[in-house]
Amino acid sequence: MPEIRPLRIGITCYPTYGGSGALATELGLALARRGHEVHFISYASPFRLRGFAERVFFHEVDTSISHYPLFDHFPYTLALASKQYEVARREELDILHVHYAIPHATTAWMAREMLAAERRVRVVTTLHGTDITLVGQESSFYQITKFSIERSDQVTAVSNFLRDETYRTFGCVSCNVVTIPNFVNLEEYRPEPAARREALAPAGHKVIAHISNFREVKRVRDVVRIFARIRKAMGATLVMVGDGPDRGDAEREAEQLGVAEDVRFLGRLDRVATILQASDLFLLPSQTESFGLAALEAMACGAPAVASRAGGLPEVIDDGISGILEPPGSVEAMGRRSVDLLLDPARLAVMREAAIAKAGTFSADRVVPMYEALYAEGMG
Ligand code: GMT
Repeated sequence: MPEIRPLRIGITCYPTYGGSGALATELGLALARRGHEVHFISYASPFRLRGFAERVFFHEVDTSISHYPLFDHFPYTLALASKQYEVARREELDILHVHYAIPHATTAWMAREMLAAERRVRVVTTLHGTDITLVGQESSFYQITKFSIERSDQVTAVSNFLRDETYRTFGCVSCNVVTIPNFVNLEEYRPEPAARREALAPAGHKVIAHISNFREVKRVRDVVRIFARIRKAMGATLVMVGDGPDRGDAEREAEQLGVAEDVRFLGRLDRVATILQASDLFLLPSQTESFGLAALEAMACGAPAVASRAGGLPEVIDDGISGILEPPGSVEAMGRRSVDLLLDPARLAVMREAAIAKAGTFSADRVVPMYEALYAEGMG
């Protein structure tokens, strides 16, 4: 393995709630703990970046001119490229590591070109999901996404599924897409025997959790439908964390199915470990997931996931061992298997241990060095 010297790394991600921003921030924090200097560049401080951390800096993209009358749509992409260039130049960055291709791989390419006459900054792009499987395939984005991936110095995907999808969709003959799986910080996401379940649910209730950005792809109405089957069989509370376009649909579904009293919509939360530690099961019946970081964090806390057999989820969950997988939309099967599991404490305990063990294979300690090795390989 090439020797790893402390690097100066710029990280760009979406700062709002979502797996790609969560992963990018956890990566930056882990890299800083390992001696690298990390500069986050985005329009807001990433939601998991709270408080001071040694060797970590945040650079805000200036959007103050966004109300200029000529701008029906503020050209954020240009402001971001400009900031990436400025930070790379002033802080002498070795690497711009961007998460989610659109538009970050493009702006990083622009910044690299702007700096080219003076010095070289390497662009590493991590593909996360819908940048490849959905948005990147829209005709308005297809060519620029393909171009930007091909121009990146190194490209990673968070699962083998996503790597293969990238080749299938974009060709990208000249690039070598390397799988580096998502990881979980086991110091924060760990089982907690003294978890405060009573704060979430009445005594004797099973606690079922779901965390997402409530977009169509998450199938949040299915979450409620699966829960309704569980609720019919036993006392249970569904804890819904997050917000997004389909939250209203999920709330209506809960009313219609007569379970609204046992469904708690908590909205967006910065820290979710305490909820996962108090949960018996995690539901993620998405249409697709390139990885399913939320399921991994749940597993690390001891809550097995009932999820879709789709995308990269089978790389994270072994059906019947560390969780349950059924095809997307199989509400009946997901509900039935959840009930069977919850009614069998011995089997639930075995699956819980298997989920914790599987999550351990995606620990930050194992995965972050893969990024360091990639950086070192690129630096030559
Ligand atoms: O690609 C997206 O839909 C957004 C992205 C996010 O920022 O939440 O989610 C994707 O990236 C996560 C982190 O790598 C993965 O865990 C999610 O599975 C993935 N979402 C989808 O593929 C739908």
